[in-house]
Amino acid sequence: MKKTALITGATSGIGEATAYEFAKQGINLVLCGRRLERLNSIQNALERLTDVHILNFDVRNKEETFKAIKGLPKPFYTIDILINNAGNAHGLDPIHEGSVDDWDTMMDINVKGLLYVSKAVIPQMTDRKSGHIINIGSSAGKEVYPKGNVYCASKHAVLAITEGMRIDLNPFGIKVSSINPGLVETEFSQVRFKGDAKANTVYQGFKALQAKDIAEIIYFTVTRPAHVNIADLLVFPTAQANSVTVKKEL
Ligand code: NDP
Ligand code: 8X3
Repeated sequence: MKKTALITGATSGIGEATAYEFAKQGINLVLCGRRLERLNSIQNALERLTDVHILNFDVRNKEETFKAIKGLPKPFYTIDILINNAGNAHGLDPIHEGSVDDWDTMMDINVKGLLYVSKAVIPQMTDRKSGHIINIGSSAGKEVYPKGNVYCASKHAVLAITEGMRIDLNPFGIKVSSINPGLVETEFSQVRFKGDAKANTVYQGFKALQAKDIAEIIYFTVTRPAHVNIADLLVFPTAQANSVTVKKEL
């Protein structure tokens, strides 16, 4: 029986790469994001490999999120794997100079959005007593770095929520995992720096992780035997030792 995965933030970076990896392996897909054109073109590319349904909503909008997921057509309704990936950093500023709007955006997407999507999916998993939830945290969820303040707080919250889910969903046999990457070369820095040229320097001088690296780890995580759960995984590029120590070639 083919499994179905719902991936948030499937329009770029880690989420898009995971959609490609899962499609290659014949997992049916529910792909979510705000950029409809990208969802359409990814669906067109992947439909040769597997069944794909797209959902176009903003995870900050509680009503839209519940309506979209609860309204899934029957062939896609049963979600075996939930990848809570949608998220971004907005700004990189010391706490006394940070933008309140950026703070709201990060907490609303990275924390509250993840909770809304989870709330829409988990009841069908508890009813069936099966499922696997993967929350994409970050090394920023384990270690705070200068000017990272609220983004790091949002990812610390993702880790706490992951641990809470694992405890509360334990009686139902549902697996809950967090995958925590260091620097991955995606659109992440373009979003963080709002199109500023600073974004182009973040991954210069060393080989950063690529979205495909994380997608392969996610696929490995969801294909372990029933008795094995990768609870918490931290992955850095080899050049990175922690949030502030990166070996750059000059
Ligand atoms: P990208 O910017 O490439 O992807 C972010 C994805 O999130 C997009 O598909 C975007 O889709 C979606 N998204 C953002 N805001 C919303 C929203 N309000 N509603 C719905 N979807 C939204 O970055 P990454 O792939 O790097 O990021 C994916 C996850 O990985 C994030 O949670 C990030 O924090 C985490 N991460 C990233 C690291 C990195 O170095 N890149 C390292 C560690 C963790 P759309 O705009 O179409 O809605
Ligand atoms: C993304 C990694 O170090 O840019 O979560 O915050 S970092």
